[in-house]
Amino acid sequence: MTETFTDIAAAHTRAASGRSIAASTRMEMWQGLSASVVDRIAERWQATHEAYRAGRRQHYFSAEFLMGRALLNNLLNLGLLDDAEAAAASFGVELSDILEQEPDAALGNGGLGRLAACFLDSCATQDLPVVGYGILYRYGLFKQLFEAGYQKEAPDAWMEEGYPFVIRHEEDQRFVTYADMTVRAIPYDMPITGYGTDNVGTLRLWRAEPMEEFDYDAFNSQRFTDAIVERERTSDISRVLYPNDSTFEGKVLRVRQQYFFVSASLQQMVDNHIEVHGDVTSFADYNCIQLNDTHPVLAIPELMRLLMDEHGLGWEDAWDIVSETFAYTNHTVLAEALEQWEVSIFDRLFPRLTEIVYEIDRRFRQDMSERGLDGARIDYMAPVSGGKVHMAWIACYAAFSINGVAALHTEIIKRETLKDWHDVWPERFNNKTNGVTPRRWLNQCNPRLARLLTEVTGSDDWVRDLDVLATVADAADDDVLAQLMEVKHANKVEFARWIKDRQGITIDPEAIFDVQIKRLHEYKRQLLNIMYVLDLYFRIKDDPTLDVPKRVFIFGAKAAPGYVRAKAIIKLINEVARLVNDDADVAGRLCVVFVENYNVSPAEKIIPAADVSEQISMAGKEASGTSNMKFMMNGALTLGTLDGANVEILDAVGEDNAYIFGATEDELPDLRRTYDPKQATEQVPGLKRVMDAFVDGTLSDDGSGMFHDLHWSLLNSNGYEPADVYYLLGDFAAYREARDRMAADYADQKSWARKCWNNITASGRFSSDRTIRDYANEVWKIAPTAI
Ligand code: CGF
Repeated sequence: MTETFTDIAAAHTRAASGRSIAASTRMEMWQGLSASVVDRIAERWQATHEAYRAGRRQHYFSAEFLMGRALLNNLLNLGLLDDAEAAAASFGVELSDILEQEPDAALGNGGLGRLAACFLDSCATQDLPVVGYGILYRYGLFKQLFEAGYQKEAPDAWMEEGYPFVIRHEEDQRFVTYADMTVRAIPYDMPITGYGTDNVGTLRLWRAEPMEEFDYDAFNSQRFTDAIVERERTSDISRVLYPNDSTFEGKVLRVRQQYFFVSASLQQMVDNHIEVHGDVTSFADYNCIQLNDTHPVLAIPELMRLLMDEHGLGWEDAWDIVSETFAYTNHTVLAEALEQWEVSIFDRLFPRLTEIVYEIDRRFRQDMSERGLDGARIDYMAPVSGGKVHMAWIACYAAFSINGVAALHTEIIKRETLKDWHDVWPERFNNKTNGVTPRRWLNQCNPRLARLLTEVTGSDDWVRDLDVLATVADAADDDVLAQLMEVKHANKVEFARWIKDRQGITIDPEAIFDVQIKRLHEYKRQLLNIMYVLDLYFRIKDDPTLDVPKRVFIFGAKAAPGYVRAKAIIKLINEVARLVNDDADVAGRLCVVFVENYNVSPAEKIIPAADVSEQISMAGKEASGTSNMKFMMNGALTLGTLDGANVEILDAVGEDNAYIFGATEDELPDLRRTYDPKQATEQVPGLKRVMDAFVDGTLSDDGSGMFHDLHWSLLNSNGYEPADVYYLLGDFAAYREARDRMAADYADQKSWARKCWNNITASGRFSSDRTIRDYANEVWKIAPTAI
């Protein structure tokens, strides 16, 4: 008799709990179901490894993979949802209760890490021979708690209770050597299933372990702490994810982490290559490495070292291989994100790499002077200058491909951020507009809409090919539009229930759900958003008869623990929430919700329920944005500036289906010349009242002065930055006009529904499948290889 999925799940659950099913916890059931999924795919996973072994392959190097939850995603990909439901029913519980046990694998900060996760999904779905490499952080991105409106951070021990989706491969360990220590790198592989395919991709995450568990001599002589010093020092390397998004932190531990995972991955890749192809000379014919930002750029000197010191190649031959292997993605124009390490840190950790980097620098300078560049320019572009190693410059020199992540962003890096390199090697530059996976961000998170789309298009082909939706762009009759609005309403009801359970807040599903969810950063302008809310609040207070539609303003954002001003903005939003939500005069009309501990799983609840997607960064600052794409796919309308991928969203949907406002990137320099934020405060009606509220006692920062600082920064220059760096007051009037107009338009539900439909059906080009096809064809040169 063949075993059913329920039999397998029951066996794994009992193995996890050591008890009967009836006595097992839901967490143990989650373990059991998850182990059953791995059991189900093991043979195909093995077959995929074998199918990819000898051909050309792509390797995605990233310090972050923001995977989120795995079980439901895998069940849907594998067509096992009904089986899992049956198993749960036989255990006497709801599958949804079991799914809620799963912790998010939050091994990333935000867009960059989530992009890497979407990419793996698209590679697996399209049978592409791609492996992701990163770090198995014991603690993912911190848990955010609100205490009296302030953000507090707590460690996220996400796999403490066991995590069946990573498999330890002791036999594949490598040693990573620093000047002061050698550590073991142990790979843990995570299966990446695709939708509608038998192929199973791999994410390989390395964990640092000591050469010896502990020092027996020290232990025997009762020096217990000494006995484990080395072990702790080693474990530090993969202990915790650095919680900064788009800022560089020059800590020794960080560069140790970076070297750790790139060295282990490269050693393994070179060994595999030699095993299959005999020697290392053809390495670049079979291997391509995408560097996800500058975090893995140490791979460039490290591959040089391996090829020369371990495999006997001369400099030229090694450099030829290196310069045909690496491709580099830039994710930001923010100068503070470009990593540059003190040479002294390199010296201390890996003197051999310092030598190699200096030789790269010497050859670079020679090459540039032969090309006729002047000394100052060469010095600026050089891999080593001013006592620092410039990671982005090394990447630009060595990589055969350099890309930005949205059309506007690529233009800006060509024109400004990386202009000097573009002048020398224009052919290396290309754009790869980001995308998001429709599996997680539509099919999985929004089953109601998924059903409607399957019904209207006649099949579920759209899950693998989102362009299919464009074929029904004109097919929405009144009935379909009515169904669409029912779907949205049901999602809003569900979200309202979720937030009530989670944070005790009651919201009205009839209101407009207006959402901004992303990392807290000044350039993203959450402050502008909350200033609008304050202004609207005062307008209603002044005139209670004012005809404004009901609104729920939803925020979700974590601030880097050391980013003081971002934390002040969190406190301010929470204070405005208190003011507005506690005021009987606006009750039922306005409500502010700050979703605590925003992460991938909350995003899956929020996005399907959103009516409005706030994408309001100062133009030129947001490289791409990816939540804008998720909202669009789920039928929320974009309210945004012409920044990042918003530009392409507008292009896809047309002006009638998005609300665009504010100064553009090319207008800003001119506007800035005459810009006076104090004057704007006086002249824009209502703005002064909002600004005053920061400092007149309307909102309390408990005497910390943090709201005064926000107020001050909007009106005064600090000497090196202008007042109101992100042009909030300059864009305020335009933002208010667009947002008011949008809210008024919501009243016409039929026309609103049509706009939503137009957004959904035009979202095909923002599928990460399209992005990955572009990388695969234009950069990686790899082909689908089905097992
Ligand atoms: O990468 C970002 C995000 N903050 O992680 N950058 N970094 N570094 C950009 O700011 C986003 O605009 C972009 O969408 C994302 C992925 O490319």
